[in-house]
Amino acid sequence: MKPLHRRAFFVALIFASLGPGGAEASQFRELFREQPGVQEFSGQMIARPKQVGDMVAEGARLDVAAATHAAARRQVLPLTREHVPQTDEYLIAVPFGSSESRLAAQLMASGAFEYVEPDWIVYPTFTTPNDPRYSQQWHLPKIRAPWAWSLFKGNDTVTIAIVDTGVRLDHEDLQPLLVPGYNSANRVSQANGGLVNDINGHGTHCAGTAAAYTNNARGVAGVGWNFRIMPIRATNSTGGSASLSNLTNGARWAADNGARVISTSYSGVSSSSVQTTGNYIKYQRNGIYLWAAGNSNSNLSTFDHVDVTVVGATDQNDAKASFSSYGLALDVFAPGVGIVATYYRSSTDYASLSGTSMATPCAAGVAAMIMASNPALTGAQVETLLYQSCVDLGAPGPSYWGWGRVNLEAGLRLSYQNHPFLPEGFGVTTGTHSGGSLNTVRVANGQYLTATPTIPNPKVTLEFNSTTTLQQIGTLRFKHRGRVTGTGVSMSVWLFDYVANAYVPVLTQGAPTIDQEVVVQPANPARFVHGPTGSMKAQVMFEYTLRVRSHAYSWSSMTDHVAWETLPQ
Ligand SMILES: [Ca+2]
Ligand SMILES: [Ca+2]
Ligand SMILES: [Ca+2]
Repeated sequence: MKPLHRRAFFVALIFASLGPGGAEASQFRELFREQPGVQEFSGQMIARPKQVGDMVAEGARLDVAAATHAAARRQVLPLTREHVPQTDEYLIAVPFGSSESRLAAQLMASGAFEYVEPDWIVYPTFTTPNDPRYSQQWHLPKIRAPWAWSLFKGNDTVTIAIVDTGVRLDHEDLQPLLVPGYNSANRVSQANGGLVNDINGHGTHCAGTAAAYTNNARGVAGVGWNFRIMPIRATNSTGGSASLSNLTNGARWAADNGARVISTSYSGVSSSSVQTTGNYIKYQRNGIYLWAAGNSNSNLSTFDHVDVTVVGATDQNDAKASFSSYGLALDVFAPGVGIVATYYRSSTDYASLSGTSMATPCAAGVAAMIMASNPALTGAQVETLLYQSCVDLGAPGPSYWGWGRVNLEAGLRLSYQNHPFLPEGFGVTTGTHSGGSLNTVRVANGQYLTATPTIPNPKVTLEFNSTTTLQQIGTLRFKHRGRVTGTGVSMSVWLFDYVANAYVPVLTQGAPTIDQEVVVQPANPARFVHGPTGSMKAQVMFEYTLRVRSHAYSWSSMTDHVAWETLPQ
């Protein structure tokens, strides 16, 4: 509240010193226009006073030029956040109630400024990692990964299990991401001495395709930049052959020990046992189970595992790889020809391999990115979004293409469109917290967080916070569903503005007395999200407004549900 009052004072000061506001301001209202995703207001502007030397060169007297420069400085100082001495530029805050265009018009009208322009928030259209072999990884642009990475790069909240021949544990592009694994051939965890080092090479390659350590200036990029990788070794044979029961046992151990994405690049997908384990992973462990379609160019149309994602391979032209199996059992395709990833002959080894074995961890990486993009997603929802975001290939309708080829960017966009970010904490900063908990407001179910005003302040203030994983905010919505039990109460919604470092009001209305969802969608959404962490904070305030004091404390606020929506550009 306090900074707001101070800023209001600055507005008055500026308007007073710059003369007429109204008509002139409206004339310049469209001086600057935002283009979502290209350039957006930050709430901050860059102002440069006319330079003394320039004014003198244009014929001004030195003392007049110096006085003009000093006047410019006096005008912007109350709003200044930073002065850049090298360029004599001032970073100034746009006062509450003003706008970029209005402030620029007013300052420029003084004749003392060379320019006043928005400190635009601008965006890269795609993100290129610095891994030297990234240029060989054709499959990443094919699945729109560089565009997706501008929205979200992945994080360590999701662990991908690679059920395979083990992983080279000291590999430079994998080692920092590894979590303890399991040897399912011996049924011994790595923590208890089970061997998970790679005895064939296949597993190390699959791990790197899904999740190689990315943007570390070494080797390759993964589909996600910093997932955790769980090595599950299902065989002790250097040839790599494994029994079906050891493969499914390893998958279940992974799901029981924190992996929510489980990738198996083996033949044998048609076995009923694969579906049974997929059902366990999806519904008992909230995960997703992916299995390769196989490299025998077979028509797999005699079965369909509803809880397993069966993955075929495509080439650079989005044609089916000649070896890839196909048919009604197929759910998705992913690039699987000439895939460059980590290999096992040394800690700096890389190789190019082809197979549905390579397509499967690629699809697993996409599933993990969707999962990590919103912590509230269930395994079943991740599966749905993975399928719905595919690029349709072949004839429309049921065909051997399943849903088509995976598309990471579309998957993330669909994820953000479908799922709100829920409060991660709350506080009652004015009034008495009289019922409900954090869990109460995470679900719209008619169970309420209640708070009651406390003498001498006839007001309730609720504070909520959450975190979005999105890196480019196109639209931000804050939603509050609830009501108050009495009349004469106002409701206001405040969002924390990280540029101004203060709560700013975005809505004021009479508080509803029956449950109502109030939605606010502020302009310049980026300022309400703290860049590095994605933090968001909101206050909902209820205040008794009538003069009849006897009722000032006889009501309470009832909040059923609070959520944020963040959508990409
Ligand atoms: Ca790398
Ligand atoms: Ca399936
Ligand atoms: Ca509720």
